[in-house]
Amino acid sequence: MEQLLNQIKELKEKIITNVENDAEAFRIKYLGTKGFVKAIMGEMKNVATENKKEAGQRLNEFKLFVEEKYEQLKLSSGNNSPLTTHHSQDLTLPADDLPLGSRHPISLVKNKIISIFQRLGFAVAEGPEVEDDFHNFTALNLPENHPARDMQDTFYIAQNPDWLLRTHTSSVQVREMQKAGMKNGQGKLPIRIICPGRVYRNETISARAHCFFHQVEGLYIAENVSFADLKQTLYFFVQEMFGKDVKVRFRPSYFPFTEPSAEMDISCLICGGEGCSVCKKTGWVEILGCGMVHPNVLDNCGIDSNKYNGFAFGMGIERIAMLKYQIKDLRLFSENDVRFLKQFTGAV
Ligand code: 2NL
Repeated sequence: MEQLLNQIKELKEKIITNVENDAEAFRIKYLGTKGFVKAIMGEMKNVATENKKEAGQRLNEFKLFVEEKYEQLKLSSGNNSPLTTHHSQDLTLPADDLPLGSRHPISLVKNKIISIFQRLGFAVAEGPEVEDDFHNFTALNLPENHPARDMQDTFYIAQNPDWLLRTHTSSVQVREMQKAGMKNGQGKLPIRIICPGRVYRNETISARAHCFFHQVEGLYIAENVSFADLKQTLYFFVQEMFGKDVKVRFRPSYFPFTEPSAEMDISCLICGGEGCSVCKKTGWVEILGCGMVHPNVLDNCGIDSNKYNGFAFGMGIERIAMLKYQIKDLRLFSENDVRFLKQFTGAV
């Protein structure tokens, strides 16, 4: 009797301090046909008759204890079937927080630009980043020896000298004009599109230049489009983008694909026109280039330049984002440092 009770006591201590978490191994060891519980039961025959009642009770208690331990192990060990575990998890509890990402500032600004122009009736058009010489240059009135075609600025594709990485999204607009201008296709006019996308220039990387950046170009082709239409469209855009207090000015400029051409400045957002480092003490910052589409460009794309005309503009998304958020270094946009990116959570 004494021996049997000691055995039970020892096993109980062993189970309490048990680190084994394999429920099946535990079952075999204690409750199996060759397990400890069976073995102790076998020893009952050696217990004196007057002690049998008490020993039986202790053994039963022990058996219940082992069975309970086995049930606990089954629930926590994970290698049991889902049918036996689904009660162990409260599915109504709220889930753990997941770390939430944030949109890239370029995407935020791009989406904002798109939504502003969509309200004016502009549709979004997209096209290939690997272009041919015609869509990137020739159609846009860039003569064969124009410096913008220079190897220094353009990434050419090694296999084919006619292929290149687009240097502006104007190539998308050329494709759209070709579609609308196809024989008997003039019914697709007017065109009112904006073309957002990545463009490539072979430049030395610095705080102010990168070998790729993002652009939004706009194109409106109809009958009797005026420079006043262009000015008002862009004025609406900057007011929506930077606030109603912003002032604008247009400076004459030159682009091969527009005539006349202009650059648009806005009053400096940092100093409000007083003069600071961002506006280089002029009170104005340049934000985009624009002009009336050159008649040669329309003709190159199959649109009758005697009947139709229009305006176009192009802006760098990085530049707009830098002005809006006072970002000093262009490289931050492509490094993808989360400490930079997470600052734009909920911006725009
Ligand atoms: C800039 C200047 C500009 C255009 C882009 C354009 C497109 C077609 C025809 C005529 Cl299909 N023009 N685009 C016109 C003027 C300026 O971009 O500084 N962009 C960052």
